[in-house]
Amino acid sequence: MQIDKYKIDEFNNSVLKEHKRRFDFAAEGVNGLDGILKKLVDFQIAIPSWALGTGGTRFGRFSGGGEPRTLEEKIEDVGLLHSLNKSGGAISLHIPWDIPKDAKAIKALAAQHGLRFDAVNSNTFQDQPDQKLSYKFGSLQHVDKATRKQAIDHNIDVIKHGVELGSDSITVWLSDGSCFPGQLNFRKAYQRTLESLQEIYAALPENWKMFVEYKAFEPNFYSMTVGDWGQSLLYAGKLGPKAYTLVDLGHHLPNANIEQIVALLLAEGKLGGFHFNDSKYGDDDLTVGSINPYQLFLIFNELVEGMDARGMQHATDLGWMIDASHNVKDPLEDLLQSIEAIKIAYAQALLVDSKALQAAQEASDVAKAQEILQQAYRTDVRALVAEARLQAGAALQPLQLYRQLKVRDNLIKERGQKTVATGL
Ligand SMILES: [Mn+2]
Repeated sequence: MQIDKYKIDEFNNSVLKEHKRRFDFAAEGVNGLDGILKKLVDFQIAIPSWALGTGGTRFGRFSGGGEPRTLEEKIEDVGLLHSLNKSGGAISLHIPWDIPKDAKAIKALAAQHGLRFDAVNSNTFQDQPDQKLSYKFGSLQHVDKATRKQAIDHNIDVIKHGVELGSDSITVWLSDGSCFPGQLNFRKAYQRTLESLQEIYAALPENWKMFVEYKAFEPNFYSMTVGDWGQSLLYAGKLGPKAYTLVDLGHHLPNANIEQIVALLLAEGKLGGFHFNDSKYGDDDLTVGSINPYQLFLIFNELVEGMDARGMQHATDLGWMIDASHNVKDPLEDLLQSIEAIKIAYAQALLVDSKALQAAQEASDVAKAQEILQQAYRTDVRALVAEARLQAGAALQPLQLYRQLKVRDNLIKERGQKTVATGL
């Protein structure tokens, strides 16, 4: 299914008057309005190929129907999403769940939908049916050299697939670690992982980046070999200038000050990218902005401040991706909500009076500094985000239009009720 542009225009015309009223109100008094709108238009968030099907837990999975059955259908879904909001202009592939049979044709199909390929993702956290050696006790850290070699070769293979698609980065997330005290020699596990990563790093093409993603726990529950930003930064620092730390919001212990982590990684020139989601307890799969939108804003405030301080391009100099799982929602609706939440937090961060904030900080005026941040956070920027969409040729209200056009019903008609997307 594809959404014709005239349907988007028709919808926009039907809600335009109300939008104009809201936008005029929101835009009043905003300094540098055109620049902010341009930044919002340019800011694209990659959609992972595993986020288009219903997620599950180890207890069960409840499919919503019409899930993409092939890589082509996954690209079609991201294309649908992108036509609605013009903000999801990239797809991030997971290998081996989404190995393109014909890379050239897949690349052409993506281009038809206005999509490029974001970071490719390797998988050594589960065993594949045809796999010789098991990752039950880790991959890049494994005590057995042949198992490590198999995992290294897989990552190098992922890079090759990425090169064919025009991707320019690989995200390595390892589930390596241990479940019980005594299981692992931490020092040896670290050293083996580092040496394995070095071999993968050596296979990176010139213009490529490697993102080392960390996670505090799960599936290993006693230790993770890349468990926090300190460990990731250690690896990235030793690997070299093409290696960066990747921050996934849900991969921290509860109450971690993620905004401070982001600020320091940026200052060190070692922040590579971002995975968006939200969590209430220790999870990493809830819709970004659904639990703690203030934290998301504070993170974006550090991102904007830090990137501006280093003269970086917001839209292109870091990798931006959603990484969540949708157990009870229509995945496409959830992704539309996710992108909206990200854009709102970004817009609010762009509204922060940074000069006044710095002056308040330098004067140790604590109350004033808090007021300045909260002034931006409490501004209703939804009409600004909608205006950016309108200017980009997208729908003023993507989710409403998605429902009005009965997209999911159409996908179920096309693909069937009982389809299952590869992946989660
Ligand atoms: Mn992630």
